[in-house]
Amino acid sequence: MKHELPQLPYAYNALEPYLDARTMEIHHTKHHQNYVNKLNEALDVHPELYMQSLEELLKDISKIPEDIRTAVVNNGGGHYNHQLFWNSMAMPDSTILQGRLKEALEAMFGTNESFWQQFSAAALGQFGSGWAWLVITSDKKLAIIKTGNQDTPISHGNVVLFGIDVWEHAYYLNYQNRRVDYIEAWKHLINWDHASHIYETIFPA
Ligand code: MN3
Repeated sequence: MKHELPQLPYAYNALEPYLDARTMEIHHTKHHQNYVNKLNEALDVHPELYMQSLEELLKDISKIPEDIRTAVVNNGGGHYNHQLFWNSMAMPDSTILQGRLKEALEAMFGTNESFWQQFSAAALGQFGSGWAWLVITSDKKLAIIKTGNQDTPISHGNVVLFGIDVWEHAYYLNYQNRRVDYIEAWKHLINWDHASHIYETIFPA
């Protein structure tokens, strides 16, 4: 089956004032759609790969035929990362860090505040286009990582709790080149409930 653009889990204006509706609509209907289209164009060359899920394709990139591997990394990664991104966010200040994820995060990073300092420093320090993520690594530890372009954490054995898109297209209309202001605003949009849900799936009580 061809890959398709998923619906957003909220309205385009749901994240205002931190992310405006126009930016969200362009990001979803133009940028994300473009990754989906380009992924399908690449897979049309090897249609047997439509049998695999997006996760299967990205988990072991070395198995992708060489002639389309870069296209799958960029566009399959772009498609997957944006799904992670939409699910990383919720209406402003509508969720809080709590429960077992809170305990684990504070054990790893000290306080929520010092976690945020490290996370925002990673997002700010990603050179050029890319992402910063809170993940569970293959050895089952919480970690903050960065990836460039559309390289995706699942290609490296990580499970994503949430991630921020720091490509300029994610924030330019509102923030122009002020990535630091966008990152600071994004703190209000983290979907902690979703992150907790994934954490508790990996570490059942
Ligand atoms: Mn993007």
